[in-house]
Amino acid sequence: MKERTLLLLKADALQRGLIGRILSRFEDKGFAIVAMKMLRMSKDLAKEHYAHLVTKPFYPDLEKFMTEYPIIAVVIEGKEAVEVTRLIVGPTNGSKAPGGSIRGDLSNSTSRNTIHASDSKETAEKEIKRFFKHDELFEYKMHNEHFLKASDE
Ligand code: IDP
Ligand code: MG
Repeated sequence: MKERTLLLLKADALQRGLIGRILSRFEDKGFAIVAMKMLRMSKDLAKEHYAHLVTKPFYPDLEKFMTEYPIIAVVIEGKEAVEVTRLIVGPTNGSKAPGGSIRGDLSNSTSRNTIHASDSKETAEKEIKRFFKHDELFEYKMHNEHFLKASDE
């Protein structure tokens, strides 16, 4: 079942120069990038995106972290994208996340955990609309031989 899901490459990933390596993991797994942009989240957008956390004591720090620096929003598409992406990303706390997952390999923190991924199909639909307009999402032909060849020969 082909699905789409939203990733946010957080400020720590950008500052530490991890974007290429993080995106490679999704490309390696066979997902297609169908939308991507750099942006700075507004406080209102952060409150909407993290509505389930606004009452938590750590929310002010989370809002600061997510709004103070640019992030990269990405939509990827592929088989069971939502579930498989959560497995590739790993659990919230990087310190406890298993090796092999992005957070397990790249983060030792609960807050600065490099990446967000939508947690259900319903959330993914809402979150994609939150960050991208319809015409910013692209359909393009995969497995086009012309593009798959690295060389002209
Ligand atoms: P998720 O990112 O694994 O889906 P959520 O519970 O939705 O986890 O939390 C969203 C984000 O809020 C986390 O990725 C992390 O950056 C931050 N966060 C969650 N729980 C804590 C905490 O206990 N302390 C500090 N930051 C937290
Ligand atoms: Mg979440």
